[in-house]
Amino acid sequence: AAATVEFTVSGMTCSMCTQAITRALEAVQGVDQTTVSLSTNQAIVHYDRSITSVAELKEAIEDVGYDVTDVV
Ligand code: 9UX
Repeated sequence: AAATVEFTVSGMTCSMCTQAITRALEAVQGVDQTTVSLSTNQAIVHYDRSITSVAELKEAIEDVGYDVTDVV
């Protein structure tokens, strides 16, 4: 089932940070589309909740070195 989650990410300071997070999220099985914004510190992820989960997506962001401070 299609779902969307919005993370607030701290520690992004340049456009390569957003690219690293985008790549990490898109490598997760079940992720359809992501929008990572440096100016708003948001990562919006469209995913299939029968394949992956918010916890797994959060972990993918943390694994590349950024902190998730909020989940909407
Ligand atoms: Mo450049 Mo963004 O080191 O972390 S990729 S600031």
